Amino acid sequence: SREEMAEGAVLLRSFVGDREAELIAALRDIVAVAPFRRMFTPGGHRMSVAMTNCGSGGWVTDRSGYRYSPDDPETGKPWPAMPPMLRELADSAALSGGFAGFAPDVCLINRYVPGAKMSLHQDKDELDFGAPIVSVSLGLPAIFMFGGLKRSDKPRRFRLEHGDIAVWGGPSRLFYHGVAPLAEGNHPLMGPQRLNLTFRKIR
Ligand code: MD5
Ligand code: FE
Repeated sequence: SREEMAEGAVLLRSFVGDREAELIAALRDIVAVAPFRRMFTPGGHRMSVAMTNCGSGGWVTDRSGYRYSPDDPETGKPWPAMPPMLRELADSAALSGGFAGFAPDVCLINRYVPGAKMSLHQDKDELDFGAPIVSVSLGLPAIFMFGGLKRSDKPRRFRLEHGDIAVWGGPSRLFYHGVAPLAEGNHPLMGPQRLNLTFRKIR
């Protein structure tokens, strides 16, 4: 199904469909090369969400700030390439969301275990805000907090479930958003965790 959350923000329920097994296998290969790690914010806090990346760059944070880096700081080597299957899934979701020719160059992969959360923030480390962000949810369900252009805009809540894809473009591209602390649970395929993949065009 296709649900409009705001202007430019579209929720495609169960869009992953029968690509699920191939997607999970591709993720296993990425994580074998670039394991999940919990990074530090510039303020010195360690994030509860563990992250890794694939593509020509990856989102990183440490004491010196947030940025996209061509290399994994843990290994000094380039991030693993984005598998064509992931790229195609993101492109087809973007198209269904109303954005033709997406061409993401980075996929940030977030891992939430019960209790992990992401505070309200904007994604603005990318150069091209004309391109959407495509987000794929796997595993345990999460409560997504979807605000507005101002931090003070009251967030609406959406439950994102295994296989759902959200496309955030147009005005919503810069809306404040976050994820409420993940509830305990065990997903039949993914176990006691939630993964979220965000496809981004950073240059
Ligand atoms: C997540 N990740 O569930 C979310 C999904 C992140 C992050 O927020 O930065 O890694 S991405 C949701 C998103 C992206 C761009 C705009 C908006 C939401 N929005 O307008 O609400 O781990
Ligand atoms: Fe974000």
